[in-house]
Amino acid sequence: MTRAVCPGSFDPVTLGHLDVVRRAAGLFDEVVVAVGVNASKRRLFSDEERLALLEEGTRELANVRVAGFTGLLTTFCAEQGAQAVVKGLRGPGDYEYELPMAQMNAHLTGLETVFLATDPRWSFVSSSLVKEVAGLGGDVAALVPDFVLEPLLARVAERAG
Ligand code: COD
Repeated sequence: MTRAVCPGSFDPVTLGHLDVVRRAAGLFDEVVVAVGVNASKRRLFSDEERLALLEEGTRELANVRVAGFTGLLTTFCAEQGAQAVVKGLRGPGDYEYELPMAQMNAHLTGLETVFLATDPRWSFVSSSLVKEVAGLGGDVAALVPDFVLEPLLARVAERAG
């Protein structure tokens, strides 16, 4: 049985994230989407909201489940019995950010990291840019799942008001 973890903040989940999760689900027997929860960190969506949106986005993937995690990713992966972490790579910036984390995780417990090259449709998509553009009135409808769009627009409007 192969099991992988797809970790992230997912604030909010985008079509780029879901593409990586779907492709990981095709490579591993089981995938756990690990939503970083941290009560002290200011996010647009709460821990519960981000978990619920991920549940919705992965509903049709039978071998995927969603869980919150705190603390070290290596500890969470050991608890889950996962052999690998799957991350998306959008470009050199992601590579520079992700490589030392992958090497640190390998150093800590031998945890492997599998990098999936982003689908070019989503290579410019990040949660931060989506939030910024939505907050300034730009159209992000093609970049997030339908069930994210409405709460996203409502939340950025609340924050602006
Ligand atoms: N296309 C493809 N992949 C994408 C896209 C896209 N459009 N957008 C995002 N991704 C990928 C990212 O590259 C990343 O791999 C993943 O999706 C999650 O992205 P985010 O932005 O939601 O999440 P991050 O980067 O904020 O999450 C960071 C973690 C929570 C995973 C990280 O901080 C962590 O592991 N924390 C635990 C503490 C720990 O163990 N620290 C020591 C690390 S060595």
